[in-house]
Amino acid sequence: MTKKALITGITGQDGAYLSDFLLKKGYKVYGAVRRTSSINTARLSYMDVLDNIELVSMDLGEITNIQRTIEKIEPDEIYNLAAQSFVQTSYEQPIYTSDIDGIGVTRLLETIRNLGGKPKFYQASTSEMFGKAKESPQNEGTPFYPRSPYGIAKLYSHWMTINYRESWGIHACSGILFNHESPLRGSEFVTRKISLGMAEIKNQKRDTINLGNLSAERDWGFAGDYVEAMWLMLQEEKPNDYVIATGQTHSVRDFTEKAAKAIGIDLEWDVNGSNEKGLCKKTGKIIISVDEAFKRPAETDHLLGDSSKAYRELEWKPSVNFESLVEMMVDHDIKRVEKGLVWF
Ligand code: NAP
Ligand code: F7E
Repeated sequence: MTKKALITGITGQDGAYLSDFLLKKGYKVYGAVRRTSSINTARLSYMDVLDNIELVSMDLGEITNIQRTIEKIEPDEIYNLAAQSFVQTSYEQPIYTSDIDGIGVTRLLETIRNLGGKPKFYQASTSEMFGKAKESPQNEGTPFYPRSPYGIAKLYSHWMTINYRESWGIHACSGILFNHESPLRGSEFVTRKISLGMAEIKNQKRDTINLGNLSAERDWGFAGDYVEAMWLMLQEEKPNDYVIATGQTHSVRDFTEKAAKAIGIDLEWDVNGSNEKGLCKKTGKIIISVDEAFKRPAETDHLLGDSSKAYRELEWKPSVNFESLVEMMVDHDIKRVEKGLVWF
């Protein structure tokens, strides 16, 4: 019989990749969307999956809507990708972020419990829960120390997922995913901000990119690889939690240098004076400048994941390395900027 999957957050980066992955596996895919005043299915169109998905209305703030929708669809698997996912915004909207990223997950779990616990459940947990990490690399046993309202809300929902598994026998898994990027990444996140900015510089549409903390280090992987890990978790006989990462870390400065190289610019860093600058070696032009507005009140300085449990138990491995990821993102943005097709 055809399996039914319900994806919340289907209009986001991971929603688009996961839809494509599950459709190719033969699933009937339902995509939960919240009401917006503008059409926001551009990523689904970009992946050419929109016509094969049934969109249903669901906001994680509205329990009645969640219950009715899940009761009607009777999905075999629920992937909860919906969230206010931008860390910077969570400092300005801590209550909304806590409600959607925290309590919203309990709304879903309660609905599953009331339905007798049938659908399997995937929760999109995050490396932001490690925050000011006590050890490096971080694995499933590393203590949590979140540094943002986003990380704290996600830690609450991470433990709720575990609690509903242990209390009510729900097949609930929590994927502790480290940063994963792609040409479908939102342009407010640093990798895409840089790849799009470099494409605009190449096309003479801008001169400079303003960034915040250049020293922050992240374990960046490719979103297309990471959605496979979500599915693999739900196929395990026993539900569990897994760290998903590449096992390599790079600074924002490293990412910027590689992205500049991809448009033919060698950067050199001017660290004299109050603000660091990234200059074009050949022309001396300022390509990168630092703007305090993009720095965070409390930073997660260093993330590096240890995915050996996922390698061992799920046989999951990433296929795209850091260099290829940067090139892929810059190449896509160059084409989009040239054609004037930047929709997200
Ligand atoms: P994203 O691109 O920001 O997508 C977030 C999705 O959530 C969008 O579809 C958004 O809908 C939806 N959403 C937001 N608020 C909602 C609400 N109140 N009710 C229903 N839907 C709502 O995020 P992503 O990068 O794909 O990440 C997917 C999930 O993984 C998120 O939960 C994120 O926190 C988590 N995560 C991401 C990463 C990463 O590096 N990408 C790493 C670890 C964990 P609209 O289109 O209407 O805004
Ligand atoms: O920041 C630094 C910033 O916003 C990465 C989300 O998907 O991954 C993501 O969260 C780093 C931070 O992602 C700018 O301070 C410097 O240290 O791209 P980001 P994030 O905060 O790591 C985790 C795993 C999630 O779960 C989240 O949902 O880059 N940085 N300059 C900057 N960041 C931004 N956004 N903009 C800058 O100009």
